[in-house]
Amino acid sequence: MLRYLTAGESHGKYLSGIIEGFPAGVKIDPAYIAAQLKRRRLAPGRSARQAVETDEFEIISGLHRGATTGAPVAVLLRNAGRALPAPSSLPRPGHADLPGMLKYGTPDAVLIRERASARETAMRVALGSFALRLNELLGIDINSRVIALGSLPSVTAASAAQELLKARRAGDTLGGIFEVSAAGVPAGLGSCMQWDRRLSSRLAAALTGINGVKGFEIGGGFEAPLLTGKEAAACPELSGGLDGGMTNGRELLLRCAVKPVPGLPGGVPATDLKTFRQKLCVSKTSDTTAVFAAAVVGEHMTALELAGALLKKFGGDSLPELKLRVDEWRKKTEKILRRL
Ligand code: EPS
Repeated sequence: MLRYLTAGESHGKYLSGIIEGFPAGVKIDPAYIAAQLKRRRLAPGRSARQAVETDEFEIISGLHRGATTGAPVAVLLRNAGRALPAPSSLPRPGHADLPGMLKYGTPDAVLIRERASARETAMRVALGSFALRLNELLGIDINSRVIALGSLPSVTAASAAQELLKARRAGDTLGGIFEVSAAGVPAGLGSCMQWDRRLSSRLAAALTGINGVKGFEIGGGFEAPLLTGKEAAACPELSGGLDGGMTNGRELLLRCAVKPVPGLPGGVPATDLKTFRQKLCVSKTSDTTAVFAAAVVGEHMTALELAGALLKKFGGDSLPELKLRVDEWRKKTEKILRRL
């Protein structure tokens, strides 16, 4: 079983993470992990905080001479922007602050937002890099792209830059939709035998667990219901690569809707829990949009879930062992799938 956990606050000294159950013999260059972190950190729409962060990290166990050993992999990632904000009794609307303060019985919103901040997704990417690399070595190609941003009907680098500039100048923020695809996924990952063993359930949890994600779709999820059964039958790609909670040999296609960042530089009205007076809650550190960074996180969360599903189906304590079994399975299943 593949497990992973993160710890750390947005302005603590470090983020830390452990991935356990990861096979031995996976060659991974720290430069590969650094490149993944950079993709997330420097995604379009980020706040000034990202100019401060360097995402300097150290792998403190589980790696020997550039390859995993089968031992738990532990990673430390330094926070450069480390001035803990002053305590605040003003929960920011649309954030974790209010429910977190009620739940954990604290009058200080900072204690909640420090952990709820999307800063933590940097560690998910660091751990996810191991899974992404494993998928790559097994011939599974995971990618992402942003397909909607604010009111843009289609997104190019140039149109996104312009839309973001417009929003920033207006003191506003934007939401969007990202898509994650995975090609080369063997058929039969996940299971139809129990709801929580469905890979669709696992992926939904992993992707809606990304900060700001409010909608999730598999393949033609929200489009297929508008078709008739006959029309849908003519479009097998609407499955998004999953049927009955199992991969069906087609490309995996997942989409997530990310809400506009709720913190606004011009402020939003909020209620102070000490005085119950209304105040303007001004956000200086918010991103203009989180959707581009979330797309990178989405790839890594997908990679972690696929790695877990591969290890569950095929087992194996080292990459060569796992690869032998996956190759054998592909030979067997692809012979059938090709004839359909
Ligand atoms: C975030 C708010 C800002 C962002 C942060 C996400 O951080 P904070 O208010 O904790 O300084 O800069 O993103 C990152 C630091 C990051 O590395 O992604 C939020 O509220 O989610």
